[in-house]
Amino acid sequence: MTESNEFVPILSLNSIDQPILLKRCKTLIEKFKSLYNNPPDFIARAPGRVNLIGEHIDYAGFGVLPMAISNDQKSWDFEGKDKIVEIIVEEGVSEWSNYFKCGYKGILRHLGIENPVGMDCLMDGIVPIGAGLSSSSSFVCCAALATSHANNAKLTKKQITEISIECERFAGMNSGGMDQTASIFSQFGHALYVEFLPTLNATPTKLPTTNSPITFVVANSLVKADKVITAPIHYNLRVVETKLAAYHLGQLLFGEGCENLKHLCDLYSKSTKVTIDNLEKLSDYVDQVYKKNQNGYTLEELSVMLKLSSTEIYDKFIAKFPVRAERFHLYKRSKHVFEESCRVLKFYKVCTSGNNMDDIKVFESLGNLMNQSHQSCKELFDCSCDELNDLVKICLDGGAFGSRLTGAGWGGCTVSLISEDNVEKFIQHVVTNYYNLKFPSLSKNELNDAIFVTKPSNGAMILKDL
Ligand code: NG1
Ligand code: MG
Repeated sequence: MTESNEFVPILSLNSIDQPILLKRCKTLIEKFKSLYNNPPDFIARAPGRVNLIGEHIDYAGFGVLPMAISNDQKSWDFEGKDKIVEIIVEEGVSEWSNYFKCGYKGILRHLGIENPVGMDCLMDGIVPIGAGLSSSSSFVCCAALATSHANNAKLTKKQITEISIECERFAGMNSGGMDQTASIFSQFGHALYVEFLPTLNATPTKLPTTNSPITFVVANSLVKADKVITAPIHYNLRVVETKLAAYHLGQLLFGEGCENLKHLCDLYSKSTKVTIDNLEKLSDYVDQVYKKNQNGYTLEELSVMLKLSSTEIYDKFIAKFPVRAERFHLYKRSKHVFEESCRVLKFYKVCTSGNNMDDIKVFESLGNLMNQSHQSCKELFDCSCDELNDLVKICLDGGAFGSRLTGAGWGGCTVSLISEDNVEKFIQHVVTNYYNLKFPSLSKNELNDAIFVTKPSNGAMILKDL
């Protein structure tokens, strides 16, 4: 359960017993000194995440299950200097500095600070960009955290998370809140079950214990997904499609006048718990309403269905985050959302009760849910690509119990569930059958960055006493 008064930990650098991290911090401190002639006051760090299951349902309001990855990102620092006069976030620009500005601006706006302290900053990031591992959100969170710390604000984890979620949207994606929550709340050794309703709640969740431990391997398809650029035909369009379905299903279920029904999760009343059972019922209802028309609807058709003029539809759903589409796919998107949400609950159930199950049952049930998730991302949500599909197949042939795209998709990484004793063989198999064939010129280092084992890691922190 999320404690409302929990703060991001402030740790002494001396207490860090991870040699690689320590070395990285020391290098950065030296670099900072050479740039600014003074040592930094502190380092803020925030990790990327890998999503185990629950894709494209956070913005519909349903629970997801990511974990922070061991690669952490961004270290940075400040000292009093020139005041920054104006920070303009450029919408639709995926340059990293834009994400810094999002976090910075979000905090100042929230706190109503008109005269922020000056900050000298040095950034350093190691989360691969455009890989679905949340490089953007880790950076926004890190910028928010550093800005809040530099300005002496006492914001809770929940506040930093909520501000980061909101301000990342300045960059032009109408995103959900999974990534920022994972980056701030994750705990070492735990995945994170994140719920958004009735309020943001993050529950650290241990994976079941098995003789050969459950291990996750991330493999980058090396297809870079520039989601901010393609948002009008991919990400933001998906958000609109799920919102259109929410509005329409709301009218059918509760009658007209459902103006407040914005997300598919709003089909639930505040006091109704989301369960496997009622999600399955909604999924059946989606079949009943839309299955006959799986090719989607034109704006004109929607206008009749929703009893709204095209202008009203535009103002309500499209104006804020522009999208481009001929047809809007209400069946495929809403079907995915309810089924995927159901899979998250099932996955979580295995996590919390799996210690009483046979090992093989644990691996197979978690793996199957991941496989179904990928299938649905590919067929219903249309957010996969050929390379990701090939990679998933190769991972399964290499002995993964489950494999799926992770993050928004359209490129980026897969995550595969392996038994620890098979890791080496598995990685070799994927290297031989994917990387060596498609990217034969990769160096050893590039390969190590492309495919790696990741353990559930800590969320964001501030390091002091540098
Ligand atoms: P990535 O792949 O990190 O861009 C995006 C969204 C998430 C979530 C996933 C799909 C942002 C910042 N994050 O993740 O909120 O919707 O896609 O599950 O846009
Ligand atoms: Mg992102």
